[in-house]
Parts: sequence; C-alpha cells; structure tokens
Amino acid sequence: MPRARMKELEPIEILSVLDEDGNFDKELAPDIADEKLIAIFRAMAKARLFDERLLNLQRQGKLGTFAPVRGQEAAQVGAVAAIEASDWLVPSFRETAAMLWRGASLEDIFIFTAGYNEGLAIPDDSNDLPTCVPVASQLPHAVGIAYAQKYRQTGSVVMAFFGDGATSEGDFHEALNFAGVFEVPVVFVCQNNQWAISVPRAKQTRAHSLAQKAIAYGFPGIQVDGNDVLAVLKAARDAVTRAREDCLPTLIECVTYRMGVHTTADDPTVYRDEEEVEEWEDRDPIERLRLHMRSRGLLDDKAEDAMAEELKDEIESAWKSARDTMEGLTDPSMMFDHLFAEPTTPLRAQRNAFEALRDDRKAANE
Ligand SMILES: Cc1ncc(C[n+]2csc(CCOP(=O)(O)OP(=O)(O)O)c2C)c(N)n1
Ligand SMILES: [Mg+2]
Repeated sequence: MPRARMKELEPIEILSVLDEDGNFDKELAPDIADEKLIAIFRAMAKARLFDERLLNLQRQGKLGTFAPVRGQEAAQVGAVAAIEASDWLVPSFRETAAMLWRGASLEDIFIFTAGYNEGLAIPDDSNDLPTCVPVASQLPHAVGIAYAQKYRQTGSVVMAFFGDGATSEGDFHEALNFAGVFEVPVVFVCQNNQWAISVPRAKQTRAHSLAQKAIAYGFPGIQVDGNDVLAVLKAARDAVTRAREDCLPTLIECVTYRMGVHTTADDPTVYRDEEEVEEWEDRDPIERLRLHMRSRGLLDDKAEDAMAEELKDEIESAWKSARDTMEGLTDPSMMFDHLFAEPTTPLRAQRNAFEALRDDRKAANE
C-alpha cells in the first residue's frame, strides 16, 4: 500500500538563451546561419514598423480595429522560423509577425484591416489559415489538420498560436487532449503576454505555469523566454522535430508581454500600471536581438538605417496599392468566400438571403 510520487511526471523545462544585454549562451543557442539571423531581425523590424503604420492609419480612421503585435515579435518569428513552407500555420488574431514571415502580403493585411474580406483570401499554394477571432476555436481545427497529416503521411506539421486567455477555453483542453491521445504532429505555441484584454495572467489560472498544462495531456511542455528569439527558435525546432519524426505534440509557453493596446478599441491605462509596461520595455525583443547582432558584427548603423528605409518604402508602396485595389472592391457578398472549399448549406442560405436583401434595397433606391 504505497503512498509515493508518480515517477512519470517530468518537471517542466524553462529555457532562455539571450539576456537583456544581448549576451548569449553558446551551448544553448540554436545552430543558425548569419543570413537567417539577419532575416529574422529584418522580419521582426518589419512587423514592428508595419504595426506602427497600421495603428497610425487606424487612428486616422482609414483602417478598422486590429490587434497590435508590439512586444511579441520574437515569440512569433522565432517559432515560425522553425517550420517549412509546406507545414501549416494556424494563427489566432495577433499573429501579424508570424504571417509576414510566412509570406502574407502587406497589401492583403491592409485590405483586411480596412474591412474587406478579399484580404483574407488564402493563396492556392499556402497552407496557412486566416486569422481567427473566436478565442481558442482554431485549436480543434489545428489538431484535425495535424491528424490529417498523420493519416495521409505528408510529413507536414502544424503550428498553432493562441494566448494565455485561450487556455481557459474548453476548445484548448479538447484540442490538447485529442493531440495527446491520437499522437498528432502539432506544436502548440502559447503566447503568454500577461493579459487577456483586462484580465491579468494571475486571474487566468491558479497553475504556476501554462506550460505545465501539457502534463495532464501526456506530452512535453516547455516555458521559454518569449522575448528571446533564440530561445523560442530552439524550443520550436525541438518541438517540430518531435512532431515530424515521432508524431508527438508539444506545448511551448512563450513568456512575453503585450506592449501596446489589446486592440485599437481598448485603453489599457484604465487597468494596468505604466511601471509594468516600462519594466517590459527594458526587455524589448527587438532591442535584445539588435544588441546581440551588433556584438557579433552582424549589424551596424549603416545596415540598420538602410533596412529601415527599405522596409518603410515597402510598407508605403503596399498601402498605395491596397488603396488602389480597394477602390475596385464593391461587392460585399465576397464575405461568404474564402473560408470553405465548398460552401456549407447554411453559408449558401446566408449568401442567398444577403443577396436578396441587397437587390431589394438597390431596387428601392432606383
Ligand atoms: C470565444 C470568445 N470569447 C471572447 C472573445 C472576446 N475576446 C477577444 S480577445 C480576448 C482575450 C484573449 O486573450 P488571450 O488569449 O490572452 O490573447 P491576447 O489577446 O492576449 O493575444 C477576448 C476575451 C472572443 N473573441 N472569443
Ligand atoms: Mg494574452
């Protein structure tokens, strides 16, 4: 009649590679070519500049609501840098940096943010899902896609993103349970940015970490410094290998911070202290990588200025072509497209009802 500890419960690993001054642990760092590190820096800088431009245009009334990425660039780019083009990305609604790394066009994001569903059309050669606003509802889709990869033996893996708040949803638990039981090739990337709108991380769960939730579902969980792109990349590569070679899931908790507003419809000054934001500003993921790359001779003032100029030009020309494209977008029934390969019966009925209403109104106005 023993009373003992269960042996099979592994403790949760924590991983950080880069410190706040850009120094790194060579032993722990992932093996990465200089060009790839420069591409990662560029992608993070692009996401930051694009975010600032989106915010600026939203405040001018030219774009609708969106969820800024500021502060989470390392968690996103570090993770997707570990998957191949043929793998699958299942984002939630804040994954601009991840989507840009995967090849989403700036123009499409402008068009979608301006309220046109045409911006969500998935190119035929892409395996990436569009943004998903209902919290955690993308996770059952992710494990279903992963199950299909296993069944069809494609060798592809699925990377799914979500936030700390999503871990309180039933969909999160159902997806993790499915992934564990059916051993599917999925990497769950939880961006713990400390807030779910105005709900702090401490009110989300009594658990010490979000990573440990994987234990209950029988697969590994790891907590990484989410503002340290090298740590995120290392953890993501390990998880992708486990998924691809052994068809096993992993949960990665990236500890990061939402440096800006939840969305452009939110005012965080009413629920969080400015000192907290300032503390996290000192851990800025881009600044940390910048210091690291400078110390390795991979970046200097000249290269950085040239990169910023190129990125700004790219963003401005995308905004110009987005405006040109939007002038030709006049059919709201496009909102029924781009989701299913074949429209479902309810969707077809909704389209018919919408088109009948539109035609009635048009006739009444003539
Ligand atoms: C099912 C559902 N419930 C509520 C909302 C409203 N909502 C939008 S974002 C959000 C918080 C999400 O927090 P988290 O998962 O931490 O992601 P973050 O916004 O921090 O990236 C809520 C409650 C929603 N979109 N979907
Ligand atoms: Mg959150």
